[in-house]
Amino acid sequence: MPDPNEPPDDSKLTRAKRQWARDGRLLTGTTADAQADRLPPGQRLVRDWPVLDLGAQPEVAPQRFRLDVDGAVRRPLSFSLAEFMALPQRDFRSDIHCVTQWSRYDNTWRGVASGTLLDLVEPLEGARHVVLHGFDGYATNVRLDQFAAPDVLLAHSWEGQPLTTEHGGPVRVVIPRLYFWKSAKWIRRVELTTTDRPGFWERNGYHNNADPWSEERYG
Ligand SMILES: Nc1nc2c(c(=O)[nH]1)N[C@H]1C(S)=C(S)[C@@H](COP(=O)(O)O)O[C@H]1N2
Ligand SMILES: [Mo]
Repeated sequence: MPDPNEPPDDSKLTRAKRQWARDGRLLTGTTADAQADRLPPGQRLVRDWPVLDLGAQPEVAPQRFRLDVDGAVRRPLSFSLAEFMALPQRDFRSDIHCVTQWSRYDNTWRGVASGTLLDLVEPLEGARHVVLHGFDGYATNVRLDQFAAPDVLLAHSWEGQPLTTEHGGPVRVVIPRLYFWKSAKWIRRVELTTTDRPGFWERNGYHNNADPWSEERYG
């Protein structure tokens, strides 16, 4: 028995739908396109994980590690590595997009969400920006709302293993929606500020905002 709710097979609508399916019209916006849209303009995919930094990789022994979260906050805090590891932990998978045109998909991180730290320090009304400081003297700036995004992590592990020194261990920042220079390695201090203070690369020719989807590479 044909389903009375379905148009008969030879109806005009059915024939039209078959033709659309053959033309691929119904595929618009489906998985294939989503995959293509995953690589930002001007990027190429790599399988390895390149190392990029200013050249001096600080060896941060666990007992030397310290993370300060301070500046325009009500309750500035300072964490030892043990205190940091005792905070609620999150797992995230995200893509890396580096301004030097490599992207790497599906990196699995474990660490503390930026939101967890922000809830603890209580940003002041006027807090709008964040400067991320590394143990190597590196600094980079992001807007507070970008830092507070739900996929931003202070990560201590990658693919289930502690972050290596070259990739920023013991703890690095991961901000998946911006070029990777905003993801400070060997994080030492998260400083909330009321005004924007450009970091190292931002003062040396890189874009202040770093959105890979609009190719904000150079300022
Ligand atoms: N502390 C610190 N963080 C840093 C850098 C740095 O020199 N020092 N380089 C940035 C740049 S330019 C990039 S592309 C990424 C590289 O991270 P990776 O070496 O883990 O790939 O780290 C970013 N974070
Ligand atoms: Mo970079």
